[in-house]
Order: sequence, then structure tokens, then C-alpha cells
Amino acid sequence: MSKIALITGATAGIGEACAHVFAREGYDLVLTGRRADRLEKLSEQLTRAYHVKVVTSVFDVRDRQDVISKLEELSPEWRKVNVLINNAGLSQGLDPIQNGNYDDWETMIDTNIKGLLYVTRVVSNWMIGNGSGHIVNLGSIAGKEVYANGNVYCASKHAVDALNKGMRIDLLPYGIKVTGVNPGAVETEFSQVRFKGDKARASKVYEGFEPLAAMDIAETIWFAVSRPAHVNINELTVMPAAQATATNIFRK
Ligand code: NDP
Ligand code: 8X3
Repeated sequence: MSKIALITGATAGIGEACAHVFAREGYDLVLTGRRADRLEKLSEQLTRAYHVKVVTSVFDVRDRQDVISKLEELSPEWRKVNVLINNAGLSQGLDPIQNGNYDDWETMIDTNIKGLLYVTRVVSNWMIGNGSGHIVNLGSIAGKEVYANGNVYCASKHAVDALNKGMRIDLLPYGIKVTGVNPGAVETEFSQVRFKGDKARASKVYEGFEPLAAMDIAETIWFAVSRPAHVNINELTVMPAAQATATNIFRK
């Protein structure tokens, strides 16, 4: 029987790249996100290219009841999830704390922390029932450092870093591995979302150096997940070669 990976935020960027890599490796997939059309298209593409089974589940990770009910709608064979990739996440705005936008704060906290918790609460219980599992949490260099105006996004990713450690302790008796993957700058829709559709401002973030591609992170996640059973990679911080810290980027 094929293994199963459940990926949140599979409609774009790192989540979508993970879907390609795990399908290539023969995993059946549960793909989730809010944009149903993208999930359907990706599902068709992966089914055709890799002959794997794919189910899609459309929900907003911020909606606790919907997360629980959509996941519980999955049939028993799809609950045998081997790998959960907690990837759905975003940044909104880049403002000093005193001018922060309340809605942006709530969106980041509700998505990056609470959404990750809602999904994990359901799927970790399936993994406990299955006797094993591997959870990969997408943190960030912003969960390791704090930069000017990054305040709440950085706090949300520091929370992911703490949850990563806490999950690893709590799930230890159940044979569930927990890995945190903390990327530096990855060129995806991330900056367009952060700057609310301002493409010119978003593209400036990646100007003058080669950022990571979503596939670099997906391959890193695959490396962590494909280690032998007795090995767990607790965390990996992965940066573009041109980036030393969150803000120290060598631009040509
Ligand atoms: P993208 O914006 O390209 O993709 C984000 C994904 O998250 C989309 O699939 C989106 O799907 C999903 N998502 C966002 N909000 C919600 C929500 N409320 N409910 C369900 N799904 C949601 O960004 P990345 O691929 O770059 O980001 C993936 C993860 O990696 C995030 O956690 C991000 O913080 C982290 N990261 C990114 C870095 C970067 O530089 N790009 C660096 C470090 C970490 P949809 O809109 O369809 O719901
Ligand atoms: C995304 C990377 O540096 O914009 O998490 O916070 S950064």
C-alpha cells in the first residue's frame, strides 16, 4: 500500500512543490488549501504524471470547525496519513508595531499558529492510532531571528518553532517524528501576499540575488522525511547562498 502525505497550502509555492516531490516518490496525497480550482488542476496533473491517488479538501485553516469537519470527512483509508506537512501560512504587511494593522495581526496569528494547531490536533490523533507518523512544520528564518517591522510575523514563526519542540516531546511515545524546516527567502507568492498584490514591491525582495525556489524546500523536506526510521532531523534552516541572516542579503 502506498504511503500518504497530507499537505496544507498545496495551491502554491512550497506546498505545491511538496505535492510534486511526494507524488514523484509514490505517495498518495491529501491536498488542502482554499483555492479549489488550483487543487483540482494539481490533482489531475499529479494523477496523470505519477499514477498516484489524490484527494482534495478545501478549507480555510483559520476556521476550526471547518478544519475538523473537512478532515473528518475523509474516509478511513485516507486517515492513514504517514506525513503531515503543515505548510499553509502567510505574512501580511511590514509595519512598525505602533502602526500595526489589527486585521493583519489576526490573520497571521490565526493562520500560522492556530490553523497549524487545528490541523495537527486532528491528524496527530490519526497518527497515534496508526502507530507512527512524521509531522513537518514550516517555520522560517523569521522564527529564529526578529527583523525590523517583522514583529508579528516573526512572533508567529517563533511560535511554530516552540510548537515544533513541544510536539516532538508530546508525540515521542507514539513513534511520531517532528521536523521543523526554516527557510530564508523563497520566491513564491509569499511577498505578493505580504504586500497585498503589489507585485512591484514584492519582486524587489528578490532583486539582485538568487533566492531559493519552492522546489529547494520541497527537496529538503523530502530529505528529512526519507531518512531511516531510527533517524529524526529536528530542524533545518535553509538559506539562499547569498543570504546570511534575515536581513543580510548580498545583492549584486
Ligand atoms: P505562498 O503564498 O506561495 O503559498 C502559501 C500557501 O498557504 C498557499 O497554498 C495558500 O493557499 C495557503 N494558505 C494561506 N492562508 C491559508 C488559509 N487561511 N487556509 C488555508 N491555506 C492557506 O507562500 P510559500 O509557499 O512561500 O509559503 C509556505 C510556507 O512557508 C508559509 O508557512 C510561509 O510562512 C513559509 N515560509 C515562506 C518563506 C518565503 O520566503 N516564501 C520563507 C520562510 C517560510 P490558498 O491561498 O489557496 O488557501
Ligand atoms: C519568510 C522569510 O525573511 O520574509 O518567512 O520573514 S522572511
